[in-house]
Amino acid sequence: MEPSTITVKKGKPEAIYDTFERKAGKDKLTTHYCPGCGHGRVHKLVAEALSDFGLTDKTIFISPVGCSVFAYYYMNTGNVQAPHGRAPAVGTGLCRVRPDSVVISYQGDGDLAAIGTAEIIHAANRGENMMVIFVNNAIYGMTGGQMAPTTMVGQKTQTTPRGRTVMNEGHPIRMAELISGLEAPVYVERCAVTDTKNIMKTRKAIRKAVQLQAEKKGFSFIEILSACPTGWKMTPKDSIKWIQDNLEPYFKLGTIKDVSAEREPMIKPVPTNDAEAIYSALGLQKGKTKASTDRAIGEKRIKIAGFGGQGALTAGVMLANAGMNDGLHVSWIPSYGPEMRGGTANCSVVISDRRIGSPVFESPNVLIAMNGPSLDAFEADVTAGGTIIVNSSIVERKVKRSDVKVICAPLTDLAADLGIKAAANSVAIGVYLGHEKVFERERIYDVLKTSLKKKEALALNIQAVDAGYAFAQGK
Ligand SMILES: Cc1ncc(C[n+]2csc(CCOP(=O)(O)OP(=O)(O)O)c2C)c(N)n1
Ligand code: SF4
Repeated sequence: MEPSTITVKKGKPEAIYDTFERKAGKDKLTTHYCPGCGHGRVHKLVAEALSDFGLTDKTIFISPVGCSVFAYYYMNTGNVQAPHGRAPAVGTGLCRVRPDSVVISYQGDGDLAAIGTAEIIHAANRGENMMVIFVNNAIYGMTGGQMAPTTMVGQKTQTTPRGRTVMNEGHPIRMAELISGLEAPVYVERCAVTDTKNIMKTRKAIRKAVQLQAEKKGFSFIEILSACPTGWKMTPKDSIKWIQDNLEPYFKLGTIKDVSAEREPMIKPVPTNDAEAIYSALGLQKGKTKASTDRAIGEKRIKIAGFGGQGALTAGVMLANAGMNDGLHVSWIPSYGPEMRGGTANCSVVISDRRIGSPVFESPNVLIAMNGPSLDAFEADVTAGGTIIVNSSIVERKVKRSDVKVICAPLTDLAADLGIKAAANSVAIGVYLGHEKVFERERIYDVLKTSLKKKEALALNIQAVDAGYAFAQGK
């Protein structure tokens, strides 16, 4: 890892893919960036450093929301896409659970200095073991040139058509100075990808940050002044001059903070998902990890999914509440997804005789698929030996898996027979309890009694549970 031992290879760095598979049928050798855009140059410098230091395979590159949203088509590293502004939060998770990795949060000024201000400040303040490449082009490039926190006073943008004013929009934020004011960051530098001299300085800064990452010295921040000819409505050549004349006098180039020589390598403890370990670390209720019931049911991870209105989420709440009333440990977590009404909704329920480490799981041992899209979405996730309950009233296809138990139950039809089609979720619970008796049916009746005030609805839902139960018992 000593720079003197590095052999610099000629040609394309290995950390950049040979071809860019972004769009089928399109030229696979060019990026999506506009001519004269600084992003491509910065990608190349990062890739070069990773390749030269032999760190490509150890690197996780976080693409932001912004023009660099497609960086994962170019960087031949591990790649993660973060929601707008959240790259430092995603990076925090990554560098904590993968302390051996080089974590790079790559962000624009809208992403980092506007919507993501809280994330970057706190990640820097915690001294997370990551490096941040902050591409400051003084504008929101991707969305058509709106004002960013780094837009210059007087600069015309889509949202400041008469130019930014201090009175209305405040001063441009010097992020590198802001970050360097915090105690934890180890190295903060501002550079520019303008002329050859500055590109070489940027190269050096990036290499230093990569090296500090490999040495686990903590949080580094490289701000790079970069052209956005399209957003600025200038030629690439004029854009470079505009950076030199306007950005550089305000955003001074150079090292803003460097305490890397004084800092010792630092690896934060890897977090654990294990409930026992969490409880013991917190000193909470030591030894009291068992549920208050003596029944050994193990851990049931139940995914219930259906379209909006089918009551998948309510079924999960009912199961969790009933399990809790029965003295078991439970958790319930919903997932609405971005779908409109009528789209799919699902929830994850854990019912366990031990404390639950996490309410989120990847592999359910029970899937209740109330419609076709839910079966499509989750069938592959079910653990081998698990159970899939399919609403055969509306799911047309068969379950493809042969290593799980399949119960095809006409949930909607059984509910409709009772004159209450909306109670298909209660039927589903009945089928599940008929198949796997994690607790008595009466626990569900109790929950229904507290949630349904109308006598008729209560009676019908209890009948629906019973219908499902009888169906499963008859199987
Ligand atoms: C939550 C959310 N809010 C807003 C947007 C719209 N949006 C997409 S990119 C962007 C700004 C990008 O600007 P910047 O971070 O400076 O990157 P650049 O495109 O200039 O590289 C915005 C506001 C979004 N995608 N998501
Ligand atoms: S809009 Fe600006 S930042 Fe985005 S690709 Fe084009 S030049 Fe680059």
